[in-house]
Formats: sequence, C-alpha cells, structure tokens
Amino acid sequence: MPAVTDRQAGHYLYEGALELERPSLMGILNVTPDSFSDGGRFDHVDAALEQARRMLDDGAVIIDVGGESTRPGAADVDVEIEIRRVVPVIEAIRRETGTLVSIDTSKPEVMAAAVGAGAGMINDVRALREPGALDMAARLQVPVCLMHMQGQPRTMQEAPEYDDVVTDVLAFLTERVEACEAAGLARTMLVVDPGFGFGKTVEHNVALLARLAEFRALGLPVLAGISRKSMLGALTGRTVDERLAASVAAAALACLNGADILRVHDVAETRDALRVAAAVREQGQAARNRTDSGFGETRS
Ligand code: 9MG
Repeated sequence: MPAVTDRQAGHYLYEGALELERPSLMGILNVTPDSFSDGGRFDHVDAALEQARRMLDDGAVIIDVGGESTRPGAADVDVEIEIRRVVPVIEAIRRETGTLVSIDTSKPEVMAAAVGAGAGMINDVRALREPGALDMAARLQVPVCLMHMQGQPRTMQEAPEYDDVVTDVLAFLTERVEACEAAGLARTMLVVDPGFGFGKTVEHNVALLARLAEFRALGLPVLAGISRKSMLGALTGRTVDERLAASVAAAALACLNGADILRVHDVAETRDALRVAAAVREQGQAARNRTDSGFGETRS
C-alpha cells in the first residue's frame, strides 16, 4: 500500500502499519438513514463530503465511514445496500481530501468494496468474528481496529454480565489479536478497543474508562469511542443532543488513561480538550520516568 499522508499534521500510514501521532481523532461519518445521533443527515455524498472536510479542518486524521447502524436494537442491513451507501462516499473523500478513511463494517464483502474504493483501515465492532471476515482482512492487509462486543446490537444491552469486565475484555482482545496474527495480520496492523456501550452496563463502562490504562499491556494502540453514548446520558440525565460536555470530558479522561485514538462526533471541541489532557499525560509520564530512573529520590 502506498504511503498516505495526512494533509495537516504529518500523520501517516505506510506499508500497512499504523503510525499516528498520539492522541489522534477519528471523526464519525454515519451514512445510514437511522444513525443514532446524527439521524441520517449525511446520507448523500455531497453532504457527507462536506462533513468529512469539516472534521478534517477541525483536526480529525481518520474519517470512519459506516453504512450500518450499530446502536442497541439496530436492524441488520443487506450487504448490497451497505456497499451502495459507503463506496461513493469513500471514493469522494479519498479523491477530494486524500485522508485516511476507515470502514466501519463487519461484513467481508463490504470490507473488500470499501478498500477497493480507497479505505485504508477496517473498524470492526465484531473484531473479525463474522464468517470470512478474518480471511478477508488478512487478504486486504490494511490496519484493523478490533472492538469488544458482548452479544449482538439487537440484544446486547439486555443483561450484560462479566466476572470482571476489564479482565474479560482484555482476554477477548488478546484472543482476537492472536487470531489475527495466526491469519497473517501483523501486530503492527492492529488497534484494540474495549467497546464502550456494546453489551455493557453503565458500571461496566465506567470501570473500563477508569481502568483503560490496563489495555496498554497489549502493546497496541488503544481506541476509545464514548462520544454521545447512552452511558453519558445515564450519568448526566442529558439527551443525545445535549451530551457535548460529557463527551468531551470522557474523551479527555480516556486520553489521560492512555487512549491513542478517540472516535468522536464533535472534533473541534474534543481536540482542545485532548491538547490539555495530552499535556497533563506527558508531564505525568515524565515524572514517572524520573522516579523510575532514581532521579529526584531523596537521599539520606
Ligand atoms: C462503529 N462504532 C460505534 N461505536 C464504536 C466504538 O466505541 N468503537 C469502535 N471502534 N467503533 C464504534
């Protein structure tokens, strides 16, 4: 795969390996008629392209294009319909901006069509568990985000259960990473994601956010998608259109706790918050490094 250079910040993707300045912003572009928080406003190519441009201007370095809603209770979409929704949008974004596009899908046929149209990354909420998905991703040799989900979108919020949510999700992601490597996808191509809101109670989601740093043990970039999700509604009492402040706060906390990529709707607002969070994270890391190397220890 040829190098793809982000036009703003020198982020790049080369030879299949994801090399992003961290933290990075992935802008959400749903091209469904029923998307959970942007209600199908971007279901036409021109409107989708305009929204993608806005998110890039605001600081996104990846545009995540999805043609099937994954919100709780969402219905399945026919593969041909999904392809018809996403392909023209991906082609337009690539042609007009050259930026990195990820395809939000679990279907191998959609992965192939999207990568053929110029997508350079797969974002799969089912972590390549659908029949044929793992082999297809290995054939396409593009970076993949492996997300944890318990159950299926239609029923996943009915009664999610874990022994310990962080340990269980980590074990799942470890198994999926191993499956990818066995299928021929190198570790350098992989991103992991605990899957906020996918088969989790509010308590599970809060535990994942509080202990997000534990996912760094996998040695892979960590993606977090919390923007406008129902856990924020449960914590604040806000409707989906009123969750900007909560979304930005959650993104900052995720960054502070080690997230490398934030999947968000509100790119400009999140970017400012991430600048603050990243500066604090760097200072904290520098202080820990000094302590680890013995510098600054009190001598008797
Ligand atoms: C498609 N999609 C919706 N929510 C998501 C999340 O939290 N992570 C990823 N990777 N994809 C998501």
